[in-house]
Amino acid sequence: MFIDYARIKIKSGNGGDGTISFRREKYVPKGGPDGGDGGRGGDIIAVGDSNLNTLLDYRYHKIFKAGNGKPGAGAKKTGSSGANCILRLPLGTEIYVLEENKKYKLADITQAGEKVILSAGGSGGKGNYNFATPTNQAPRIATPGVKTEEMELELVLKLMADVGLVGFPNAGKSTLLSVLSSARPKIADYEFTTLEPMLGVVYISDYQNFVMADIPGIIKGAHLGKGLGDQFLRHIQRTHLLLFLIDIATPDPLEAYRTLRSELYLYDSFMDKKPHLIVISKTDTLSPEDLKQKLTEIRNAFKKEYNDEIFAISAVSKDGLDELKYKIYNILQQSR
Ligand SMILES: Nc1nc2c(ncn2[C@@H]2O[C@H](COP(=O)(O)OP(=O)(O)OP(=O)(O)O)[C@@H](O)[C@H]2O)c(=O)[nH]1
Ligand SMILES: [Mg+2]
Repeated sequence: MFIDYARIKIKSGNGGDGTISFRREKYVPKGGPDGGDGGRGGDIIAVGDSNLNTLLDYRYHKIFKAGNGKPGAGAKKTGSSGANCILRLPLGTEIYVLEENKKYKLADITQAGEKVILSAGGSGGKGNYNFATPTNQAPRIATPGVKTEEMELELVLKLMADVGLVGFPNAGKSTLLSVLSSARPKIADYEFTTLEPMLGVVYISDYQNFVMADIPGIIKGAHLGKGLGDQFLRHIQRTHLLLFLIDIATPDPLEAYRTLRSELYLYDSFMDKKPHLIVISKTDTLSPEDLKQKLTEIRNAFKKEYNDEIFAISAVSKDGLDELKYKIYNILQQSR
């Protein structure tokens, strides 16, 4: 199951207390102070894991605690440290701290193996041997370990992709991903076939590739919750390029494009500023003559408002796919 939001509680370990102790040995009637320091509490550490793509684990398991440090012992022995607690997270997870009246971003996990200490364990207290001075050879003081507080966190997964597919339901987004990559999204001739985002790697050569994200279709009013709403738009928020896919059978492609742009803008005005490509899909459904005429009409209509180049493709006949792939790759090269 694809889960992109979770709330959890974490608590790093308390520091162990410092100890008060005096050396007791045969023939040493008045041994000096030898109470050891407390051990450190364990940290809560987030680690980026490229094999994960959901926060599902955090749906059911909600409280994460690191081990407490042990108190110090005699003979200046430091208590053992508490065990760290590792949270493995999919790349693209944003971590927020929730406090009573505020929320702030703590970390953003974007790299495999990246480690961030979300909450450090408390340091251990000092044992009494630390406090011996020339005037006080038998100190009866030790300090307690630092006690840590529980924290509430919000985990928000925003998938990491280079290109995001945006379009009305049934525009052919999933089909395009399936012919450009080895991803196998569900494809069907009805609206809202795609219910959760999917990523696919598109290869230009053995060493050149980019990641494309397919998300559920959006409709006018998505920002108000219409259709599946705009909840999936966060998964294309991090992309460098947006690909607007419009079915050639759409009665008014320009209006469709305006609607898509405006839904993105209403979700996050920054999305409107991303580099983008306009792509007309399913060109195989028209005869060559009708296609030529239709594309001229569409290009003329768009020209009045936007000076974007308009691509035309068919995932079925594969027309225009290579050209589109290289164009995407080139734009990404420039923005990286
Ligand atoms: N003829 C033709 N049909 C296509 C093409 N691309 C997609 N289709 C068909 O259009 C329908 C919708 O395709 P999908 O890829 O599921 O569309 P989608 O945009 O992912 O739809 P949602 O997931 O519902 O938003 C399917 O029946 C596809 O077979 C194309 O290039 N030519
Ligand atoms: Mg789909």
